[in-house]
Amino acid sequence: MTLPPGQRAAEGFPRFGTHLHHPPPPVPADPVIEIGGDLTGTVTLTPADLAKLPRQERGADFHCVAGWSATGLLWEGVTFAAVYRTWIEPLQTTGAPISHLTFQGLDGYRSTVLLEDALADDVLIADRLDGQPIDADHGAPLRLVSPSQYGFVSTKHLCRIECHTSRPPDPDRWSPIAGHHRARVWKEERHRHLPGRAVRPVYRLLIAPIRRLSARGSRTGPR
Ligand SMILES: Nc1nc2c(c(=O)[nH]1)N[C@H]1C(S)=C(S)[C@@H](COP(=O)(O)O)O[C@H]1N2
Ligand SMILES: [Mo]
Repeated sequence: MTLPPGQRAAEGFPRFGTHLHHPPPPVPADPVIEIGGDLTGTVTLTPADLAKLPRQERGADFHCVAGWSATGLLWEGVTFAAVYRTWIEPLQTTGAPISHLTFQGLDGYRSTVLLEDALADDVLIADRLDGQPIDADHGAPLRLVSPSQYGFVSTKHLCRIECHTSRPPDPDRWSPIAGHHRARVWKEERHRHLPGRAVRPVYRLLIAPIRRLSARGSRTGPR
């Protein structure tokens, strides 16, 4: 097994994120995804709407920017690209095209992604993980999954998608660990301004609570 540069395999799939001091948000009785922003209208998607799209499975590893990877996960859901083509593209204005999307979770978490990256074939709005409905720890009821990008892109508890015709202001502009705008794991795009390799030791401090990182990932290169 080869992991991307600077990653180490975690045992299992830990719950992680900026929200760890809170329990996961309760799952709404009738979950929806609201879509809005620089469009000619808004849409509210229900699970029944998503069920009209072809169901997809994607096997993938999951890579947190802090350096742990969960390996061999199986996600099920619909591609974000299918959602985009079915419900968002028809609402494009005649002005500037959509360039960025902000995904928001029920806990208030947000991630902003280039449209081009969100349309990749491995990007799902997932409702199942390893043959079970996604549990609260991993983003119930629905989560974005973009396995080729660091985990911070993969917003859990997805409830809103905001469409933009230019990059919206970064809420984490002044954060010392501001995430890279593209966050492609094989290019080690960890930090917005610093080389990925340089920030490895700093990010690793964040994963001290995650024990039992195996050394398997170190095979891909020196640490
Ligand atoms: N809603 C929400 N989504 C989130 C986060 C979060 O705090 N809230 N953390 C992100 C980060 S940094 C990572 S690594 C992954 C962790 O996913 P997991 O808890 O399923 O391992 O979720 C991402 N998506
Ligand atoms: Mo992360």
